[in-house]
Amino acid sequence: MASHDHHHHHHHHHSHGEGDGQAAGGSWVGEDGRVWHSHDGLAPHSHEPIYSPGDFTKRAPPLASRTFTERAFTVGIGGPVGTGKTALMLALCRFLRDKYSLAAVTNDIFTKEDGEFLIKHGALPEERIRAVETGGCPHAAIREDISINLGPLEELSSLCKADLLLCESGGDNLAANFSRELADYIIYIIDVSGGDKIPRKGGPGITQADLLVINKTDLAPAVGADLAVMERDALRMREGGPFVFAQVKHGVGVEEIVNHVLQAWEIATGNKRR
Ligand SMILES: Nc1nc2c(ncn2[C@@H]2O[C@H](COP(=O)(O)OP(=O)(O)O)[C@@H](O)[C@H]2O)c(=O)[nH]1
Ligand SMILES: [Mg+2]
Repeated sequence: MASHDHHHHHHHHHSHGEGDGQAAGGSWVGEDGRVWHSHDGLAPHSHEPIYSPGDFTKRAPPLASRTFTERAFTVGIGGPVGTGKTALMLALCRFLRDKYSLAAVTNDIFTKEDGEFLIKHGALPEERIRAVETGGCPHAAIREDISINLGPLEELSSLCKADLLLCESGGDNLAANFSRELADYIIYIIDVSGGDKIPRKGGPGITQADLLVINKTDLAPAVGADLAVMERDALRMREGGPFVFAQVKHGVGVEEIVNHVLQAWEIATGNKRR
C-alpha cells in the first residue's frame, strides 16, 4: 500500500514506558511535517518533540490570567506507572477534605480503575470524583489535548464550589509533563524501585515539576537504592528546586507535600489557609 511507501524511518528519540522496545511500528514524517509513529497496537499519532529535559528555573510560570472562577486551583499529579500517583491522590484527599472543598479527576488509558479506587476508599464523595479514559498516549491528555480533562474539572469545580482540584495523569514514561494551562501546581512522583539512577535521567517532569516526590523510600533497602544519591541528583537536576522523600502509602512525607500545595494555593489565589 502507498501508505507504507513514503514512511521515512527515524530513530526514536523517546520511549514509551511499559511497551518500551516492543515491536515499534517505526516513525515517519507526515505531510504536516510532524513525526508520526505507531506502537503497542495504537493508532498512528505524533507528539511535540522534546529535545532536552529543560530547567527548573526556566519552567513555565503559573498563568497570570487565571482567576479561578471557572476552574479552581488545579494540582496535577504525574509520573510513571505505579509510582504512587493514586495513593497520593487518596492521601491528599484525606488530608485536605475536612477543611477544603475538593474534587478529583483521574486519567487511565482504557479503564476507570483509579477513579473507582478513590471511590472505594472513600477519598471523597462519589459525585466529586470523575474518571477519564484517555486511550492511547496518556500524556496527550495533560499536554496537547487537555480539553478531555478541562471539561470534567470545570464541571466539578462549579458543582462542588471547589477550593482545590486534583488531577491524576495516566501513568506514562519520564517524558510526560503537565501543561500550565491545565495544572497550576505540578507534582511529579517517581519511586525508588526503578533504582537510584532515575532522578539524574531528568525528564521534563523531574526537572520542571513544581515539586518532585520520591516515593516508596521504605523499599530502598530491598532494591539497593541509595537515597543520598537520589537526593544529590534531584537537587542538581532541579537546580535546588523542592523535592520530598515520601512513603505515601504510610503517610510519611504527606504533610510536607500538603504544605507545598497550600503555599502555592495561597500565593495564586490570595486566600489564607485554614
Ligand atoms: N511500599 C510502598 N508501596 C506504595 C507506596 N505508595 C504506593 N504504594 C503501592 O504502589 C502501588 C502503585 O501505587 P498507585 O498509587 O496505584 O500508583 P500509580 O500507578 O502511580 O497511580 C500500589 O500497590 C500502592 O499500594 C509506598 O510509599 N510504599
Ligand atoms: Mg494511578
